[in-house]
Amino acid sequence: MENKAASLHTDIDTVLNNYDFDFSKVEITTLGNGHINNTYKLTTPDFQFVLQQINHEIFPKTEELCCNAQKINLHLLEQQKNDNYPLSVPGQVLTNTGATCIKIGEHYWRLMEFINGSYTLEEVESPEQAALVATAFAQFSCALSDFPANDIAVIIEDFHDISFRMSQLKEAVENNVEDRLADCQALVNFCFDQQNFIEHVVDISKKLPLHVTHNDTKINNLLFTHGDKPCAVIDLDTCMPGLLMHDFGDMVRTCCSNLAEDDTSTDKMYLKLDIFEALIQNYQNAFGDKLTALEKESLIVGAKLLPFIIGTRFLTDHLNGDNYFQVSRENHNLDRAISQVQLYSLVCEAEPELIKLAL
Ligand code: GN1
Ligand code: MG
Repeated sequence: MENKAASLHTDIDTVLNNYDFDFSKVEITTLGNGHINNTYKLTTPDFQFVLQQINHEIFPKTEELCCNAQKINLHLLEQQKNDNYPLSVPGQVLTNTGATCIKIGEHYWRLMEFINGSYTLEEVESPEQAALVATAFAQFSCALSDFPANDIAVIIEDFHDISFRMSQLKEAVENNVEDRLADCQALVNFCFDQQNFIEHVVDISKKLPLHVTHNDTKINNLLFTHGDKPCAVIDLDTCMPGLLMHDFGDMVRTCCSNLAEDDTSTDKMYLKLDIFEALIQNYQNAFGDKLTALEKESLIVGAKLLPFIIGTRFLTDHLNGDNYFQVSRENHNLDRAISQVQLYSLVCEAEPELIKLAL
């Protein structure tokens, strides 16, 4: 353990030698709750930065990922200059040779600006706050609405493609490499029983317009400043051409349950309808007439889809032996899967009410 920590510090020192800042008195703490990359906050007497070690196994197109983020940030800055984007744009800091990331040994690293006084939240506490969250993510998408989608690389193919995710689950079930199937057979069966819903998703997805979407709009990918006001959208790793219902759905997934993503007291889970109402009303309002009628209709499909698709991905990873999402306890991915599938069921049950709240 100590060796690991020491080698991490050596790696970080090597990384920091490539930037034109004085890091001789740097304090390093871990930052955030991401499941894939390792993120650190660096504090020197003069500056604060975010340093990230990018998981190269999951993001093999690491350089393209950083290049996408750079293009998107530049576009957002331009929109901001023209008063079309009110949020901040925390930039990637370039190395002293002008690169967006750097490879040290096996790992890729990048340095980013830290917004003074900013923090993340794991839970939305009021409809007023939910309104601000929905508006912020909608502003992000609106500001990218004229961004040429072909200009960015597809970082993970079929990321929110439900058919692909079901085929991954099927393969994990067939292989059952860790012999974990017996304990989650009922959950697996439940997922495969959702065929009607899956077909509906496939059908509507073909008819919806493509946007450059964020694809990971969970609540902790928004930065807040004093008074819990959103100030920036972060984690652009999965920004790719996609559907707005995915971005809206992930907001619902992470704001509308009373429980955290991995909470095991699923029998106590309920949906916060007032939060849902604030999210959908404000998301739709922020787009104005830019949303098509089918896109509006699709938002509720997204609200069901995201808990379901993320639930199936957690379940797949549990069966595969936890190779994808970082875990910190036994059955962590299974707990996450159970909770997300429960959330999906609650959203399905509440659908008639949700439709009324959307109007
Ligand atoms: C992963 O690493 P993080 O927390 O930003 C995942 C998302 C999931 C999320 C679940 C590239 O995001 O798709 O929704 O965990 N990112 C990737 O919390 O797979
Ligand atoms: Mg992410």
